[in-house]
Amino acid sequence: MNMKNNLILALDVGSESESISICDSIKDYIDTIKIGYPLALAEGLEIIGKLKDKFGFKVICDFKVADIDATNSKICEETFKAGADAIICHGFVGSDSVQACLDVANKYEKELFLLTEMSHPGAKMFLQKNADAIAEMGVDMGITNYVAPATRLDRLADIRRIVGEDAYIISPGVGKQGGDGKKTLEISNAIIVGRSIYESDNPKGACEKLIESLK
Ligand code: NUP
Repeated sequence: MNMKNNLILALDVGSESESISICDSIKDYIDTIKIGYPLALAEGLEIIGKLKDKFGFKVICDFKVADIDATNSKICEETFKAGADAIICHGFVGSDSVQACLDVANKYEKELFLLTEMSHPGAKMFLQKNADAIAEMGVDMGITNYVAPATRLDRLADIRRIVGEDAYIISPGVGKQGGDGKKTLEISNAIIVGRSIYESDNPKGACEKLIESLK
């Protein structure tokens, strides 16, 4: 999965109209958006198809799937049926749960991203201790797409070493969470940016500035 400008917009807004207005202003710079619970809960899964049809975007659903295998399968089925190009799942639930997501992604010929360590401070409490093992599990399972933090470049580098140069890593945490986009892209394949674009008075200008800072 390749993304224009190695940039993914995290579209965590609360309404269809807001999402369309943001997408309209950034569509020349971004071709991949990440939709999470905020927008999906507000507008339903139909929002995936609407944004794909209107803008031709690729859509990654950030549902951090983290249930037992049977339930994970159902969540992934609904998400891919609604048109998602990729889904993000948690790894801490273990390989049976992750395999269920992988099986459905493969059935639809779509992508699965495995979340290793999260970007926020709280990730240090529990998740960080197991993040290397989660990444190792992903490699053993043949997973090629990962989510790893832009906020801790040392940890991002550790995860890159584990998953290998050929794996595709996308990284949230640039901007509002303090991560540096350019430095992150020395390790990651793409960055995920939300608030510093969609909360800006001028999302298009924010996008241009960000892309300029990545050069
Ligand atoms: O570890 C993670 N950190 C993170 O921020 C995993 C994520 N999926 N995210 C998501 O990335 C978060 O839910 C939000 O959608 C986006 C970052 O947005 P922002 O901090 O740039 O606004």
